Amino acid sequence: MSKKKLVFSGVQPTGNLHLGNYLGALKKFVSLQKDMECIYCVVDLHAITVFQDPIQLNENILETTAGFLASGLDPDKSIIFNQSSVSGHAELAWILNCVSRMGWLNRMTQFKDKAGADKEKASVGLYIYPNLMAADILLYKATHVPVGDDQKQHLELSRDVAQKFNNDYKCKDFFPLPEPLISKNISRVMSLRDGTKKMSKSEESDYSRINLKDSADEIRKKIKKAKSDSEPIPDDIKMLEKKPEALNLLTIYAELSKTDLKKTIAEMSGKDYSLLKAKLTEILIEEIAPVGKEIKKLLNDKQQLKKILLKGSEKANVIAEENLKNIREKVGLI
Ligand code: AQP
Repeated sequence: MSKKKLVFSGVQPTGNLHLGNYLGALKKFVSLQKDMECIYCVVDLHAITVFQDPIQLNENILETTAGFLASGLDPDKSIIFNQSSVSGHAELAWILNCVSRMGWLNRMTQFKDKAGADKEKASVGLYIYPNLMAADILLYKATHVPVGDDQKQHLELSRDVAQKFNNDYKCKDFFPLPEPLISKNISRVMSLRDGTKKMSKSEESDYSRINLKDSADEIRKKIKKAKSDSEPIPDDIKMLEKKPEALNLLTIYAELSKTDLKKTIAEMSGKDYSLLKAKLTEILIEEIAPVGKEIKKLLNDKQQLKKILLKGSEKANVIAEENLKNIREKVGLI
């Protein structure tokens, strides 16, 4: 078995990239590319598990690519491409659909959340989404997967699928069991309106999130309107657990100012949330507004973005085809 470390992760082109995607995934992607081999994918096949307007999807694929680059991903260091351009993802997903178990999928909380009350009306694709995610990772025999905490359960399923394939086809260690890389300080950025829900692209209210494309003015307005608390900031983390919106603001501030939550609470305790909000606005504008400007600039040359995706998909395809050859052989396909 190759012991080579390889990073794989993906982002759905389902609309505005936000601060949750940035802190939970993109920033980590960038730091990993410094000393590891990395493959980063715009997972367009995942996006269509919920209906996407075709014209909008096309634009979102390029915008997500621009978001990757604007956050600091370098196509000369990392492989950057879109999922549907490497057909091996769909082929391996089918094989893994036959390995994965209904009982495992029935436990996936994201399906329950996204399907809502009427599960019968959800697409089959949404139900088997975690098997496609397992295929994305295992197609490259990736060993490390940087994700937000919301994807932890899906990653555990990928490990179960890999293990079962290795057992069923009697090829111990054929697929490595991928390790999640989840940030300890900020594993889940929460909505600015409801601290019990994660910040998400599909949340109706734009005031619930900071988009990477937001202008300085929009950031200012959103943080001003963000839910916090009428009492001064407490000095005890336990008290903050009952105030999820306040805790979220402090956690984001700690992460962006590169300190830990304890130190931030010590620095801020007894003060009004208006002070925290002013400091948070400043640091967000400093870090996020330039990313947004760069995304807009990159989107002026869509041909160049398409060229980067094409080059990336050619590189990804070489690895995918080599692995698929062995996978087909293990399964007994000719
Ligand atoms: N709120 C979050 N906090 C931390 N990490 C997050 N991620 C997403 N939201 C947060 C991480 O970003 C990566 C890409 O996610 P995705 O866009 O592919 O899918 P998602 O998790 O379903 O994101 P959204 O925003 O909630 O999209 P919609 O609304 O379209 O479903 C992943 O690593 C994810 O963990």
